[in-house]
Amino acid sequence: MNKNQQDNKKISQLQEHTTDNQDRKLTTNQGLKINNNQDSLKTDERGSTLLEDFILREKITHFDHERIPERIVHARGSGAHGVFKLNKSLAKYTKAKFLNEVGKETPVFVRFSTVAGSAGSTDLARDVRGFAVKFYTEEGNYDLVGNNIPVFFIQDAMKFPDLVHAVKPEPDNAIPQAASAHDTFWDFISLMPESMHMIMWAMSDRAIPRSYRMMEGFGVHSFKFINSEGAVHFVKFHFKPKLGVHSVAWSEAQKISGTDPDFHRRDLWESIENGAFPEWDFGVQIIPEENEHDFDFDLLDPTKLVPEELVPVQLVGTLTLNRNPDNFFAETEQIAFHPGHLVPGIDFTNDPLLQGRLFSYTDTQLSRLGSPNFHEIPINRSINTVHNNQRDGHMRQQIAKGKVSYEPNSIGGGCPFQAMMKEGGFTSNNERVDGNKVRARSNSFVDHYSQAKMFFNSQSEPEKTHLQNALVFELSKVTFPEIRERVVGQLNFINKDLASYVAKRVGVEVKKLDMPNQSIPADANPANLQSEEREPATKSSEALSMENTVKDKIESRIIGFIMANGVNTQDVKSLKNKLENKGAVVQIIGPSVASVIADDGTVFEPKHSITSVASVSFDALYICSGKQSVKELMHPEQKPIVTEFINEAYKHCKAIYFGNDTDEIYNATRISSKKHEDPAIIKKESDDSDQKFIQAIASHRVWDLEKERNSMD
Ligand code: HDE
Repeated sequence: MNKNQQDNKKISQLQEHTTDNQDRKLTTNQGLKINNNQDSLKTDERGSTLLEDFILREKITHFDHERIPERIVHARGSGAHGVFKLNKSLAKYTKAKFLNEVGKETPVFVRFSTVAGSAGSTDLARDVRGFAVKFYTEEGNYDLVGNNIPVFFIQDAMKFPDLVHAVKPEPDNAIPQAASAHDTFWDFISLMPESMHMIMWAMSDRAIPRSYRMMEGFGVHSFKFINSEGAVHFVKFHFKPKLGVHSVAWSEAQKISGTDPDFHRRDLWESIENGAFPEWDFGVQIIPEENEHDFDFDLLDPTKLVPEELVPVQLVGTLTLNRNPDNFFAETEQIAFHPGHLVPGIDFTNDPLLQGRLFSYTDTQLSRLGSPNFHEIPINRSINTVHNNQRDGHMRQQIAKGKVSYEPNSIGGGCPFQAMMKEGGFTSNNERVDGNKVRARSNSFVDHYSQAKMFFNSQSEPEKTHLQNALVFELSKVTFPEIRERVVGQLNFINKDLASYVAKRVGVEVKKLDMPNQSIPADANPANLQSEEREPATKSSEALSMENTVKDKIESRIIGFIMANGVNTQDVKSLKNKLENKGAVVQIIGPSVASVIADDGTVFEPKHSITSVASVSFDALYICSGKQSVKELMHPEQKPIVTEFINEAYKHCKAIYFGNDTDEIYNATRISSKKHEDPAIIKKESDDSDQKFIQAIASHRVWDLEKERNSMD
C-alpha cells in the first residue's frame, strides 16, 4: 500500500476485515486447524462417509450457498477504489462538505457495468454502461449512480420493468444473452417514441467503449444543490475521462466478445496494477432555480440533456482510481448503490424516473444481499460510525451498547441525539408543493425527437455511418417486418436520410407511422404520446461527438510488437522506450510463446503467440525491423496468420508501423494496395517516423478512412 492509499480512510477501515493466508494454517470456520483437507471421514478406506464429518459438512454446506442473486440489471460489472479530489469549491451552491474545501480528498469506490447481460456475459455487448460512484464522505455515503449516456430510454419509473423485460432474453427460450438485437426490445422501442433520443446514443459507438477508462459518466437526472443559506440550484453531473472518449468498431466488439469477453474488466484491472490510474474530470452544469423554465425542454425529463452550449460544464474535481479490490465478491459484487444515499447540500428533483429509483434500490439489495443489514458489509459501511436505534435482523454485525433502542428516551440520556442543521443534520429541500393527484404525463415531456435530431446532427460522418449500420444490424435480427417498419417510421421523425438508409437495408419502406390501435384509453396509450417532429433549439452540440474528444495521449494504449528470431534489438528497444516513456504498454507477439533470440543474442519473451491472440486486443501494431525476423514471419506456415492479423488491424482503422526491411510483410497485406495517403500507416523512413506513429496511436483510429480500408478485397 502506498502512502496515498494508507491515508484513505475507507481502505484503512477495510483492512480490519481483510485476511491474508500467507504462512497460515488451514482452519475451519470455527478456527479449528485442519489436518487433512483431501479425504472425508469414512467407516473404512472404501467405506461410506460418516455424517459426523463436520469438516466435510461445513465445507460443502458453505459451498452450496455461495451464490447470491445477480443484479436484475447491471449484473456484469467491475470496480475499483480511488479518490475524489476537489479542485474548485462549490460552497456557493452546495453545503456538501466534500464539495466545499479545495484540496479535500474523499475515498470512493466505482463500479462500471453493462446493463442487459448476466454476470458472466461479455463486456463488449452493445449496451449502456453503468458508472456508479460511492463517495465515502465524512457526512455519510453519497452515491452518484449514473451511466455513460446522459439520457435514458423512458420518462417514468412505471415503464422500467417493461423496458427491462423487453431487452432481457425473451421469456420463452431465454435468448439472446446481453443483446438488444431481438424482437421484444425493438417492439417496445417502436411503441415508445420517448426512447428515440436514447436510441441514438445506444446505437452510436458510445455503446461499445474501448475501455471503461475512456467513457464519460453522467448523473442523467437533474439534481438539486442547496447551499448554507438554503438557495437552490439545479445541477447535472459529469465525469470526463482524461484519456478522451473512445470506442471500438462493431466488428471488433463482436470478435473481442469471443477472444476476450473480459476485455474491459482486464483493462481496468491491468491499468491500475500497472500504475496507469484511470482519471476523470468531475464537472457540473449549474442552473439557478429561477431559470428552471428557460429551456425548450423540461429539466425534469430524463430523456433530455442540457446542451453545453447553453450551460457550460464547470470542471471542479478529479476522480482517480488507484487500487484494485482485494476480493471481487466481497467488494465489487456486494457493493450496494442507491440514488437515495445523500448528504446535506444535495437533493432530488421531481424527475419521475428518479423518484421511482428511490424506491427500487434498497428493495433490490434486500433480495440480492438478503438482509436489511447490507449497510454493514465492509464495502458498504460509511467511514463515520452509524448511531441509531435500528436493531437486529439477519447477520447483524454491530454491537450496539446499552438498554435503549428507542427515541425519545430518558434512560439513555436522549441519545443518540437528532442533529441540528448547523451540526450537519440532513433536511430535505423545503420545496412548496401544491397540486392535484393525477396519473399523467406532463405536456412539457412530449417532445421526443428534437434532441434525437440534435444528437444525430452533431455526429461526424463516420459516427453517422456507424450509427446507421448499428440500426441495420439490430433491426435485421427482428423477425416481425411491422416492428422494423415502425422503428423506421420513428427514425423518419429524426432524419429522413437515416430512415431511408435503414429502411432499404432491412427490407421495409418508410411509411407514415402506424401505431397499433390498442383497446386501452387513448390518453393512457404510450403510442399516443407520439410527438410532432420539431427542430431542436440547439441544432448541434460539439460535446456530443467523440470526434472532438481528447486525442493527444497514448497512456496505457497497448501496442503489439510482432517479431521473430533475428529481430533487430536496437530498433525494438529504442521504440519500446519511447512508447513506454509516454505511458503506453508494449506487448511482444511472437510466432509462439517461446523466447525470441534477437540479432545480437538478446532474448525477448513474447507475451502472446500470434496463433492465440487477435489484433482486436491491441490499439496499434509495430512490425519490428530485421530481415531474419521477417523471413521467419513470412514462412509459408506463418504467412497467412501474420497477414490476417495485420489486415484485421487495418480494417479496424488502427495505426500500423512497419520497421526496416519489412517490405515483404507490407506487400503481403491488403495495405499494399491502398490508393490514398493514410496517416496511420507508417513506414520507418526518417527520424520522425516514430513520432508519426505516436501521433497516430493518440488519434485512436482513422475512422475517416474506414470505407477505403474496408473496400479493397
Ligand atoms: Fe438503475 N437499478 N434503475 N438506473 N442502475 C439498478 O440496483 C432502477 C436507472 C444504474 O453498479 C438496480 O443494485 C429503476 C437510470 C446503475 O451496483 C435496481 C430505474 C440510471 C446501476 C435499479 C432505474 C441507472 C443500477 C439493480 C428506473 C442512470 C448499477 C441492482 C426508475 C442514471 C449499480 C441494484 C451497481 C442498478 C433500478 C433507472 C443506473 C433494480 C427502477 C436512469 C449504474 O435497483
